[in-house]
Amino acid sequence: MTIRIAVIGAGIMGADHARIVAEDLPGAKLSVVCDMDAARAQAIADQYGAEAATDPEGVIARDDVDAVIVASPDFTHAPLSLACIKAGKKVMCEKPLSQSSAECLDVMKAEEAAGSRHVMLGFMRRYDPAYIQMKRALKDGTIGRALMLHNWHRNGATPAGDFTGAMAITNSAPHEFDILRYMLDSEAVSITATQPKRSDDKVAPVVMVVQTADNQIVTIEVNNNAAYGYDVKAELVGETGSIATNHVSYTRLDKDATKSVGHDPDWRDRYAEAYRQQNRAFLAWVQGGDYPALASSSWDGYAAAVIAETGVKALESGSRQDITLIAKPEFYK
Ligand code: ISE
Repeated sequence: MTIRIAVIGAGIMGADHARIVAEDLPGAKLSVVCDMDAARAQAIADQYGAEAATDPEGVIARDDVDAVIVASPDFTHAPLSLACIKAGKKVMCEKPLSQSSAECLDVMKAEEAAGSRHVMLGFMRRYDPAYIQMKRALKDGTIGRALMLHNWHRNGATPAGDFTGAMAITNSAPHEFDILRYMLDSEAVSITATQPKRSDDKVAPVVMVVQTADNQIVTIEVNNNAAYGYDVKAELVGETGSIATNHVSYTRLDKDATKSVGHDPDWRDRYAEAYRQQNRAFLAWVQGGDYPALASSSWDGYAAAVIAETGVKALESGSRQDITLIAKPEFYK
């Protein structure tokens, strides 16, 4: 049976999810593209022969929509995930689930009340071949016990509009918050955050140090105005070895006595395979499979939100802050 998917949000990620569903997801059909901006929804819908809509709750409730991908602005993620749970539909919601941990708890409560999982989050790095190999090297003992995870997360420039140092923590760094918990299989217990000073009024990098319950140290640099391109890398240092992600580039240019490789303009190309595998896992789940083994759940979204909230406090106060999570509910174990 073909699964009819609605994509909510027709911005940069919504358009990419629409393309993946329409062209790269056998067994799925892109039925509806929904955006508050009717022209934007129509433009994407027309590319793939889908219907355009502007009312997300209406779309979620439709009988001819089997599953939903939410890629609208961050503040809509939790309310739309709740609407999906209410409609009994499975949702692949872009990260973060919410910038408020209280809202994440609402989603968790609704999911628990519904009695089964409905939400998978778009923390796509879990599906990236580099992070998969890193996890494998840790699990099979190749690098020994993990000591440190270093992360560098650079965007060429902040998106148009107000982007703040706090948003580097609440919008960009949740990828690292999720990957550190997933990779190290340990909860974050404290965080510090600080920024160097730029000479202009652009958002300066935020540098964080997170400690885990197993006494591992995680460093995270988020630089949303790196100027040269999208560049995300990580190195996991173990007691007997270390594994780092490689820069992904198909070619190298040699010219004028210089070797050079290109940087991606943003995350879509760098993580193309991860997005594809993530959306395939979502489809397999909607088709009746088990909850995807690599997926981030509402609980993971809650944990990332608490780390982000605490990180903002650490940045504002200039001091180390303890991270406190509720006990993990049985439902998410
Ligand atoms: C964006 O939402 C993403 O998810 C990207 O991976 C990240 O690099 C960027 O900073 C976010 O704004």
